[in-house]
Amino acid sequence: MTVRDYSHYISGAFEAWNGETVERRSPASGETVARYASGTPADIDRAVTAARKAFESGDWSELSGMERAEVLNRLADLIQENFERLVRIEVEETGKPIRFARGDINGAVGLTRYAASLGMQMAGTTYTNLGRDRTALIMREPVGVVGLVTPWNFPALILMQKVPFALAAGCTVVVKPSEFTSGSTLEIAALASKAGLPDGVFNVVSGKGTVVGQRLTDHPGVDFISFTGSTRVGRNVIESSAKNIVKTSMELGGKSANIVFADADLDAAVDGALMGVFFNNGECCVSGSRLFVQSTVADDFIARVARRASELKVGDPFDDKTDIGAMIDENHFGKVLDFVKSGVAEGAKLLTGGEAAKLGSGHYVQPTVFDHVTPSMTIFQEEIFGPVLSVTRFDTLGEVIGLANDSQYGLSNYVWSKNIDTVMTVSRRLKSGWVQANTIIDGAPQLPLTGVKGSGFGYEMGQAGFEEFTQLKTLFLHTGPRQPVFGS
Ligand code: TXE
Repeated sequence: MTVRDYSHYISGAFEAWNGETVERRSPASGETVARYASGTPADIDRAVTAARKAFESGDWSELSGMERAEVLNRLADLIQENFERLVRIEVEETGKPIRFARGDINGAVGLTRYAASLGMQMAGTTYTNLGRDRTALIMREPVGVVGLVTPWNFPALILMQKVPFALAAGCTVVVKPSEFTSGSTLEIAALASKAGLPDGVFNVVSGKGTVVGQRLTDHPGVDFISFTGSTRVGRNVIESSAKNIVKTSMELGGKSANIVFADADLDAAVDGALMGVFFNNGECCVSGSRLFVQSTVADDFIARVARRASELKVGDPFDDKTDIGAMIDENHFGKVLDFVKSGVAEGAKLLTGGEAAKLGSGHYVQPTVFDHVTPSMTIFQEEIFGPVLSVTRFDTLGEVIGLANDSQYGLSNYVWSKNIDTVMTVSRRLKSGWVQANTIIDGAPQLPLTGVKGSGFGYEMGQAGFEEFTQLKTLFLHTGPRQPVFGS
């Protein structure tokens, strides 16, 4: 296997690097697949300076929306042309099944094209009702230099939930990708230059979160920080932003409820339950990891979910038939298994799985289903970020709303019922930024994602996600002769 060596991407080029590196081993095979530069605070400083210079030059920020859209659409074309390579990088570095990696890269293309179109519609408002000779223009401008910190579970997809939206608005960016999965981010930055993006507009500095991530989020030269990752680090980033009075957007963890009423299409809901927790190895912020099933159908429904889970194919992520690949690294793998142990110790009923899947040297976890989980248990409350489903039975709508909202998180929730009244009532009463009915982990570039409570704030994607990268400036304009205000 060829090992990919990367350095930082700053001012439109890969820099020479002979410092320390972060070695990435495939979590599936244990082989070294990539080495990234392990950056220092000085590397971030250089990248922020490059981004500031590029922003102030106006070479990007003052182009027309149409010109910016042309570059972004060329970038989308180049991502498509490099589809197989990017998919392979995602599979090697994350351990996720290849069919999901294909979905990620296709998603990245769609997000880029959608964001390109938004740049052409970047508009403000005009007030002409302020009295004779008075007009106000509320102008929408790019927010400036943006710091982006991204996680390892969807390296290219989450990157492109942010970057093309920032670029379409005229911002320049410095990205700090996860130290586990920096490859696709560095490759996409280089493709952006090839697409015609001016130097210094899209910079990437790789390395450790506590070193380069911390410097980026502390940096006084950054105008806005958009972060996706754990609630713990998110809190730290918010504290840093207070020092510099900088706007932030936080996409943090989740512990979503997936609620199945007895009147649902139960075949579809069984599929939905599996998709909800096993998609992307369960390493997904919008996983439906808490399944609630109405008691009258619970025994049969839960037995079907457990049987189907036990039949899923765990193993080589490059195999098209694989359902669940390898956990991101040994540490996380251990954490997932510790959560499983806590479920057993705290009295949940293990229906299937519960152990490591013994497949070579990879970090594989068997698909695991627990029944009779209660709100006091750790597996009910904590984001496990692995293929572990907790199941709880309920009788009434009121009861399940209380159970679903009993969470520090509020990112997404799901409901299955054929009764529109039930769907509407539940959707309105669930405390989350996102609710889906009779489908699960669905999405489109035009739909904003946001969280409430411990899941964060701010928007990703959609018009609202685009507007995060803009700010309003009010121009109050007086025309014609002006009457004196003081004296005569
Ligand atoms: O996240 P971290 P980790 C959750 C999930 C997972 C847990 C830990 O529950 O098990 O978080 O994952 C950078 N200043 N999610 O440890 O550490 C880091 O380098 C600035 C949910 O990977 O939050 C990486 O680029 N940046 C989630 C990014 O922050 C810092 C996705 C996220 O890493 C930093 C991932 C610091 N001090 C994990 N320390 C979601 N919402 O989808 C680290 N980083």
